[in-house]
Amino acid sequence: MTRTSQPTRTAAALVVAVMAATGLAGAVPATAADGDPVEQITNGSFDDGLTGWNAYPAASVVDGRGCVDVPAGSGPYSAAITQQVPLEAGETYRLTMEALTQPATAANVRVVLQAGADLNYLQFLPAQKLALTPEPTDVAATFTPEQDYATAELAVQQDITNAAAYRLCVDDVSLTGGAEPEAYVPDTGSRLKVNQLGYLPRGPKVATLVTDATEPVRWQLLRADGRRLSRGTSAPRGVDPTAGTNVYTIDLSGVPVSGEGFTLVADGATSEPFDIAADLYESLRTDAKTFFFTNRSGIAVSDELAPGYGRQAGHVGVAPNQGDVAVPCLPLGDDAQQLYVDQGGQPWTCERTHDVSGGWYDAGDHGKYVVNGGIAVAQLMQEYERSLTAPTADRGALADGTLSIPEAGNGVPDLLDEARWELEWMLRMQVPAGEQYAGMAYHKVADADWTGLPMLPADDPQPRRLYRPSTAATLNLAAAAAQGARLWRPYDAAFADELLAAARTAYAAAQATPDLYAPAPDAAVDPNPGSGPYDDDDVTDELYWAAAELYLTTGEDAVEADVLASPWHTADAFPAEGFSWGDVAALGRLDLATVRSDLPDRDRVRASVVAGADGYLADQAGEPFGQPYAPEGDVYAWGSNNAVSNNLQVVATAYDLTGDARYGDAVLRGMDYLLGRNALAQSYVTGYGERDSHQQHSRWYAHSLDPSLPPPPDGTLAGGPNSTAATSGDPVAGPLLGGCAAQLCYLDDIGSWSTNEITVNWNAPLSWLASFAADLDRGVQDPAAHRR
Ligand code: 9MR
Repeated sequence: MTRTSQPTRTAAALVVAVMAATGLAGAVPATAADGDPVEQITNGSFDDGLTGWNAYPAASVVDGRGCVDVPAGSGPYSAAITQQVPLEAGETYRLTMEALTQPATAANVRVVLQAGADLNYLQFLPAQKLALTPEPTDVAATFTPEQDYATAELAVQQDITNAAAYRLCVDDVSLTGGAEPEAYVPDTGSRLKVNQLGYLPRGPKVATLVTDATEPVRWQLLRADGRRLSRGTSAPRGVDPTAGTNVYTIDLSGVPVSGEGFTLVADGATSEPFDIAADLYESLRTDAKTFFFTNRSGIAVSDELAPGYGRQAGHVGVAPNQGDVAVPCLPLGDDAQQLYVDQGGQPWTCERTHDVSGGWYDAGDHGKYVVNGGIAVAQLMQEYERSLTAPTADRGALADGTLSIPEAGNGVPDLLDEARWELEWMLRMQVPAGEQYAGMAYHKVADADWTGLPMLPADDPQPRRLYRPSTAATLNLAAAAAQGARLWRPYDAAFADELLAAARTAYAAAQATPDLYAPAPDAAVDPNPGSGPYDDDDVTDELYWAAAELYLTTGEDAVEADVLASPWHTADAFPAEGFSWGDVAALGRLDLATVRSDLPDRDRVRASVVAGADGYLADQAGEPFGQPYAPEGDVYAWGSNNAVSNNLQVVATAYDLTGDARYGDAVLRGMDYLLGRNALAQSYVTGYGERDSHQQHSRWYAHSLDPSLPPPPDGTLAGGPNSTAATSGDPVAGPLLGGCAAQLCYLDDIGSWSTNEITVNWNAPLSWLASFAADLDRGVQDPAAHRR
């Protein structure tokens, strides 16, 4: 999959005039140790696809060249191929490449170097704009910067609005000169890693020290005023391969204090400051839900309700948007149709358009995907349902009026209102009666091609497409709608009826068409798909989840039989890798364990959740940073923080089932990892901790590209370390993260879509966990409350 992730240039200020010499005949670039000039460009031959490059709007490798397709009427700077390079003052550099366009263009393409927060131009290379033809033109320039630029951007870009569509391609791009590129050294913060939000007074308080020491190291806990409060000795844990370093753990659990601004000191290192407080997680319980409101499609986001986040409604049929009130099905002839064919299917389309407005945008893109929406809305509903079933839950914390959303005050718990926004969209994604695959759900509605960053939802000019229904999406609809039906029943019986009817129809449709799979991506066929694939060719787990939800809502014998007959009912639903959008049996199992029913083997089901949690506790015990995540080979997945969170939800559910404090403690230790006790000393939650992720990949929380836009709202979880980032095509991670130890495969950079995106299905478990931890805050840990 190839995705564009860099900004469409808007600011054109030509301010910086720093170049001393351009086109200096005879200037000699610096040489490397072996005598060859130092090459600064990664993958200038495009032999490795688009690795190292950023290209938009529609990028691909054609005939071995890196190309972008520029539609007619594209605005200035809206199409480009770029790469970040370091420049050193006083060094002489030589740039060479070949460039072509098909068909020939007027003087419409320019080669520039730009840098700085506002990307002012440093230099045009060469001084003239290029009139390119299908015959490759050699481009060459020599220059000497007067100032250092850690990251300048080389861009071959469209200059002015073009009348006719064209394809721009470059190849053999070389920039020689300067010093050998420095090896990437991650910013790992203090060697003493703590939960930067803090610790609960009665909870575990463990930190991790990175050190070369071989003997136990003394530590001290200091108050904000520097006075020592406590001290002790750390425990050696050896080399942690997920961090690539030797570590010790420090346990302050016995310290009976509360307050603000504590620091831990050991081995010459001082930790980030942290609090010890009972109400630590209350604000996160609320903040983690803001992202759903500000990610809503089809409604203006009011700045009064979400200060700093006000924006126009996206995809309500107002130009330049081309959706979502009347979206056509994928047209025949689209590249994506070939994926169906290649994978044994038929081209698919439909005649009429559909209103699929509303719902949440999935992530930092403008796509809306039923499978990912399904798991996200389900986990939010699980959070709400937990407030009804868990003995220690604060029943009022999720009540009406607890969130800042338009529906607050309508007499319905706000979290259910937020869920309804997505559920109503999912109902719109159900194929109407009379059409092919009636009753199933379209897999997704998304842009035809990837867009650049930044871009507010209302500014997205791409055509929208409805994709072929999939059995997975259909079962997500069945499961989420069935769950919604039982939760909405006390508040709106008509809506509950509508949900249940849709769930039944979807369930039947999925059984009639059990193997209509969303196709896997293939960049050779569809290089710029405009949306994520969410491909899945095993939907037995989705079927189990849907059956479980229908059973819990209706108690009917037929679905009970389906639950009991599913291989997933007895299989291990809690793998080390964690459940996920493509692996959802756990959702059914968790609900069968926690929601009251007459299921004959309910005790066994409850025990299976506890056993799953025990597995995660064992994994956690082996991890010196406390994450309950030990995937095969220490290969951290795309969105590893989601795996950590989902595993924590299982552990927390074991606490709800047993009241055993070991599980509650384990959840808090896992939260420590997400909030800073990790190899990068990174709090992955925006607004929480001294070193928080706040430059996540998003088209509209794009503050780091456009200061007039906000960063992600407080309480937004970054996807986190991804061991496959360097080979995913991620233009920022590609050159930097090759061979990284798992925990270090992360960049808080808006361009790094494989490590630093944000999604509804990642924030939903964060929200669930925040509620759980906030309930623990309140200290309601009465074991008697756990008797059924
Ligand atoms: O979360 C998804 C991850 O599990 C997949 O490996 C990855 C590649 O298919 O896609 C992730 O989902 C992205 C989706 O395709 C498009 N919207 C943003 C999602 C988060 O990166």
